[in-house]
Amino acid sequence: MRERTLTILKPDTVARRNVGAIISRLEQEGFEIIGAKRLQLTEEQAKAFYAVHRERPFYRSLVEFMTSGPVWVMALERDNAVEHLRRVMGATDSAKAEKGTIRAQFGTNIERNAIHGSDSPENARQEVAFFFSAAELV
Ligand code: 3AN
Repeated sequence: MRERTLTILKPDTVARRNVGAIISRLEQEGFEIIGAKRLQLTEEQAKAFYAVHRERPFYRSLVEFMTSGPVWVMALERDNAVEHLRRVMGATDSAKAEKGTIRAQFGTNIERNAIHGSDSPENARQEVAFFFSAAELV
């Protein structure tokens, strides 16, 4: 079933000029980019986006990293988009990500791991709505 998911190309990806390579990979994987914007997340936005992690020891560092430079947020569409993106991204820790995954190729460690992808269809809906109005998705 055709489905939407949200991806964020994180500050490490922008700083290392890997945006084009990762977009190219996503297109090869059959994702259609139905919305995209380059943003510098505010502290409030990053805190709200990662609110589920607010009790975790890495939360402060994660918010600091995610606000450290521009990111690209994109709404993607494809059959089974949420699960497929998670598979293509690989494990959270880039050092442990399976060969051939985006995080294995472009990530550095568990925090600087190149890319975010929604982890469930319900979160995908919320995360797409967090960044995009309906009119921005075409
Ligand atoms: P994923 O991005 O694979 O869904 P989550 O949702 O568990 O992983 O974590 C959200 C983000 O928090 C990760 N992308 C990563 O940047 C960061 N993170 C997760 N676990 C750790 C950790 N143990 N130490 C530092 N950062 C972490």
